[in-house]
Amino acid sequence: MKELFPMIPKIDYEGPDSDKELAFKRYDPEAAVDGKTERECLRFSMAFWHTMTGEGKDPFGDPSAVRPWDGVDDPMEAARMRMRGLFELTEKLSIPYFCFHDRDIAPQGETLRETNRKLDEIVALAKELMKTSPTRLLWGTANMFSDPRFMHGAATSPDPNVFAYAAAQVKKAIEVTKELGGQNYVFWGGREGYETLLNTDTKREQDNLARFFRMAVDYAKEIGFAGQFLLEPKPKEPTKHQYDFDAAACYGFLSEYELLPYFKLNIETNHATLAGHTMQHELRFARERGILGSVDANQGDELLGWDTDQFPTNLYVSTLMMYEILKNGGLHSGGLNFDAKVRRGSFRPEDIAAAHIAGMDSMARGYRAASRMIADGALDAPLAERYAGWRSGIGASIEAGEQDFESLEAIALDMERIALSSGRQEFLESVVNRYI
Ligand code: XLS
Ligand code: NI
Ligand code: NI
Repeated sequence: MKELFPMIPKIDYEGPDSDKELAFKRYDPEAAVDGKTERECLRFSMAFWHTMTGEGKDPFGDPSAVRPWDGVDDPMEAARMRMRGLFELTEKLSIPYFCFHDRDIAPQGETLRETNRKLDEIVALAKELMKTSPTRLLWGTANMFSDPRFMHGAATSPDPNVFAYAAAQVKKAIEVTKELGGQNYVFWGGREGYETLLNTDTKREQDNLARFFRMAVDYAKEIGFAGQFLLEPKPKEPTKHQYDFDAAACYGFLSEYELLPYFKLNIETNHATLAGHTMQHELRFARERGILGSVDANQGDELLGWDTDQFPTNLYVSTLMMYEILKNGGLHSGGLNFDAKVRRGSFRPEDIAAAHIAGMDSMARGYRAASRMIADGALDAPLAERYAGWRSGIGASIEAGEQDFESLEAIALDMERIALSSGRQEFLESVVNRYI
């Protein structure tokens, strides 16, 4: 078959000294680490929406991207080209997975029935391409935020007809995710929130959202979809407030509605920033509760307050991300999905490759730094030392449940001044820098 991106070659690993735009400097897909290849450890994924469907628009600017399907009038033909392009690029870039929304890969029809028919056609093409390609599906999801019918929410819409439509759409999206061997299914509630409390019954909306998730869990069971369900937290944008605000809000929601056994989280770097957290905070929170499922690896601009979805190039962040991920024992069925888009000025097809290379090199470098940090116990040893008091004496007895306020008062009343110890923050920051 004719190449769609002849200007992008198969990308090779050339090592840290290479100055070539289209070569890996750090990510070495075939390199062996802990009995696996780096490709298997890092589980990179390409986001269909940004890389294949994205056109380089912004709120002030027209499409800028130059793509092989420009000028193709038939939307189904353009959709077929995009799907072929996805397989071509993931193979050339040694990216083992991709992710998609139903509406990214095929256009809508007049009715949901017709939309589903178009979707089936493109899904069949993807399945066909998988026969000869190593590219696999990390997760599928439903776009329930672009069409005006979802302006007031999908599962949290005040209109039950919209709830019904969303249910039908997710039913189909789970079916096609299963059909393509997807390892996870994601829910990101872009419009599941509110613009103003003046017109919103927040309790009812969240009850309905939980009902919706329960139906999804039941349906997955019914059709034998064994993939992991993931919620993707985001505090705002497009709505003023989203119910899946951050990892802690998702955890509270899942606990309250007894959905914890069925869901993990897909944590996105730029969403953490919007919630006022570091990415490490979000990953740590999820990991400690056993719900760290997958990652949307991108980054925001620290000076802007919206989801700029840039490729992850910050080595400090990638190192601490990989630290939490390795402490989690990896991402299991999850992966590192580049939910990221090239800047509007990076309009060439080559920029797509260069951007993914930059992201993969940064994550691979973070991975190596974090592995060495863990192997050396560089942060574990100082941590153990800081909490040493809890391993014996009064600390151990408190943790064993042997103390109460009265017994502790008896100890404290005549205590001599407590000797303080330093938190050593700056030293620890320099330790991390040493490994990067
Ligand atoms: C938007 C989200 C979205 C999800 C999938 O901010 O990141 O792209 O990952 O719906
Ligand atoms: Ni995302
Ligand atoms: Ni996002």
